Amino acid sequence: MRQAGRCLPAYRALRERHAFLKTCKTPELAAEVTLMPVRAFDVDAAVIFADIMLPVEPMGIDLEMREKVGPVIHNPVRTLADVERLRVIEPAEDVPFVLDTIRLVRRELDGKRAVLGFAGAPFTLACYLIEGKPSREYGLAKGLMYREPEVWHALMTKLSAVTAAYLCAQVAAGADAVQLFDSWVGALNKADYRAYVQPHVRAIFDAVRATGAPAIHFGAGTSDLLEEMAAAGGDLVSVDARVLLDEAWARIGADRGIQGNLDPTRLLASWEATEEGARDVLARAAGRPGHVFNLGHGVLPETDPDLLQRLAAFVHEITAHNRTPPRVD
Ligand code: 1CP
Repeated sequence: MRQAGRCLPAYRALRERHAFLKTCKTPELAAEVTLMPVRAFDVDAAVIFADIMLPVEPMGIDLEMREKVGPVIHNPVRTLADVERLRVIEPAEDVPFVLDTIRLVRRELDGKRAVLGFAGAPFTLACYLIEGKPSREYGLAKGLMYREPEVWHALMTKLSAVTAAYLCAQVAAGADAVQLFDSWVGALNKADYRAYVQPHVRAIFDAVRATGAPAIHFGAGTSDLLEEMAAAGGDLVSVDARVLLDEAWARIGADRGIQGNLDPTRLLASWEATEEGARDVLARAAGRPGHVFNLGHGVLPETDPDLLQRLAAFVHEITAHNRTPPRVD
C-alpha cells in the first residue's frame, strides 16, 4: 500500500527528527520506515520507502519536498534547451541509497515478504518537471505537449531511459517486483495517451521484461485508458476505486493480473464500510489468480492504523484457501 507508513505514529516520530529527503537518502532510515507498515499491518509486500522524484534530482533538477505540498521544483523544464541539459543518470552512482535500501530490506525480510520497488512514469514525472509543483489541470505540461510535441517527446524519451535503467537496477538490487506509477495520466484521453505517452511507457516495460521480474502498471482516474495501459505493458494493471474490479479486469484482459481497488476513504468512514468494500472487491476478483488486493490509491494520512491492520487480517482470512505460501529462497 502506497505511503502506508504515513499514518503510523512511529513514522511521524521519525520524521520529526529527520527531513523527508534525508530519510530517503539514508538506507538505514529508509529501510526502517519501509518495514514499519509490514510489521504493523502484516501485509505481504514491503514498498521501498522512496519517492518518484528521487531519480530526477541527479538529472539536474533542483528539488524540494515541501511539507504538506509535495515536490516543488525550482528550475522547471520548459524548453528544448532545458531538456538537453538534463543528464541521463547512472542509478548505481546517482541513487545508490535506493539500491542499498532494497538490499537492507531484502536481507531483513529474508524471503518471507516480497520487496516492491517502484518509479514514477514519464507522464507523471514530466507533469512535475514542467509545472514545478503539484497541479490540478496540468495546463503548462499539456500546453507544452500540444504546442511543442518534439520538446515533449525529447523529455519523455529521456525520462523513460532513466526510468528503465532505474527499475532494472532495483531488480538487480533485489526487488521482487516493480511498480510504475502513472498517477496523473488520467488527465489524458485515449488518443492523446496513444500519441504522447504509450511508446515511452512501452519502452520501459520492454526493458523491465528482460529482467524477468513482474511489473505493475499503476494509474488513477484511468477508467477510459485501461485497454491502452494494458497494451503499453506490465504484468498487472492497478486500478483505482472509480471502476468495478471485475469490469476493469475484463477490459484489461485475462492474460494480465490486476491490483486494487478498495476506496481508501472507506477506511476513514468506519470498519463496517471498510469490510463491505473489501468484500465487494474480493467477490469481484472471485478468487482468480492474479489479483493483488490493495487500495485504489494511497493510504490517507489520517487513516486509523488499527483499521488497516484489521483489513489486512480480514483479506488474509477470506483468501486463505488460495494464498500462495511465502517464497523462501
Ligand atoms: O509510504 C511508503 O512507504 C511508500 C513510499 C512512497 C511512494 C510509493 C512515497 C513516500 N511516495 C511514493 C510515490 C509517489 N510520490 C507518487 C506516486 C503514487 C501516488 O499516486 O501517490 C507520487 C505522485 C508522489 C509525489 C509525492 N511525494 C506527493 C504527492 C503530491 C501531489 O502532487 O499530490 C507527496 C505528498 C510526496 C511526499 C511523500 N512521498 C512519500 C511520503 C511518505 C510522502 C509524504 C512525506 C511526509 O509527509 O512525511
